Amino acid sequence: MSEDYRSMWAELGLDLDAHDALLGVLGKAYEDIFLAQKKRPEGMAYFDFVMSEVHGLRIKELLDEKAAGRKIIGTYCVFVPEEIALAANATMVGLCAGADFAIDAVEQLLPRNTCSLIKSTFGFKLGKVCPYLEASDMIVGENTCDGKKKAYEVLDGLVSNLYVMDIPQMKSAAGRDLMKTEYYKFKAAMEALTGVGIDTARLKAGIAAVNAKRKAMHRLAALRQANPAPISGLDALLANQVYFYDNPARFTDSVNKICDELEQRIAQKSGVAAAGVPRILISGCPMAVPNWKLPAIVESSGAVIVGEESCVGERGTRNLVDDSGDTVDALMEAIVDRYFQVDCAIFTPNPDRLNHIESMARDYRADGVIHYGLQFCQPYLMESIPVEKALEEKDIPCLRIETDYSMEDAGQLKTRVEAFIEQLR
Ligand code: BJ8
Repeated sequence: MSEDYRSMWAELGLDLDAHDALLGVLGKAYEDIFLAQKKRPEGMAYFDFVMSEVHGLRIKELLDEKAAGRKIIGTYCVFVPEEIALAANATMVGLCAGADFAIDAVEQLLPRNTCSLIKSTFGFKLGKVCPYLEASDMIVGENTCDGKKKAYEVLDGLVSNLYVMDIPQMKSAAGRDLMKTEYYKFKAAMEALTGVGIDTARLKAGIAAVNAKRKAMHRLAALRQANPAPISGLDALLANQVYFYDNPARFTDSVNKICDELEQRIAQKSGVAAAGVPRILISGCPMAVPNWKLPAIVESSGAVIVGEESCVGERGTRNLVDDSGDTVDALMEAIVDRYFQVDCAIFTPNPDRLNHIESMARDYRADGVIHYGLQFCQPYLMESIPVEKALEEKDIPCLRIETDYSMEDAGQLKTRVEAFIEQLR
């Protein structure tokens, strides 16, 4: 961290000792997992900087935005439309957390058998270590899985600014109507919070900013089809994680710069791993910062990850919003159309996700798929068995992993992953 941000953190109400401990662990993990990689694209230096300042400079920027009258919106799910927040002069940041923290305190509020992602989010609140959460003017929850849905009832007692959005569970006409109603309600809530009326020009600008960010991620994803892979799965995951925190325009530029560099690598047939190294598609639950456990195990076991079928990955960034409408209502319809295609496992039935896993495996030339399910995550664990069966019918090997954020099973996971990779050679 290049500056001393302690007074800023103290003003946000963080527990400085606990926060120091978290940053210490995070910094060490980052060094061991990311900086130790070989042949990283030079453009990743930007993401190294972002990560080194993730609780520093970026928070200062957000506080400066607040001082200038902008509102900060914290979210936990890719169903919350960033376009609408931007159109209302607000900045959106992701709040999902990827590390265990204050587990004892969390388990006094939530059952032990709650997924790590939800527990971690609560741990960061109870342990007072998340400056994004504390800087948020509104925290948006959503009725997705049962765990999150009920956890927001508890979170409501811990924060004063929770807004909960209903999300359909079926891709029916009634489901789409529900999403449309909720997105209009969210638009009204944004306008009330910021005092900014959303007109066509504002909404178009919001759509353009998020579409540009997604297009850059699509470009990055397409380059990973190359063999040898031009970028590690870890670095690509990091870009997908930073997607949720960074200034959208700066993020888009930075990803595009990396893509320019990767195009040169591909032209020179140079990669992070040799051609012929087993290529893996990861599919399943989202991996929030600093959840790098499984990708680190996979890539230190002699394989390269070429795609993420995940909300922190292609499920979250797939499809653009059609920006051709010339009224607010037309643009809102286009936003609903785009988000209604997200194939989260909370939907039933959910055939699109299976089709996407198969097409991603084909497009990224994956030799095998690792299905990543967080323990106690019913939607993704339930889908993992049909996913495995369908892939095996197409002769695509699949390894189902069920894990949590602890490192206790790291040795056992490594053994299973190594055996799987061996089978792919
Ligand atoms: S759109 S995946 S971001 S809900 S891991 S909390 S599902 S028990 S995160 Fe998600 Fe939105 Fe869906 Fe994506 Fe529940 Fe499972 Fe925990 Fe999860």
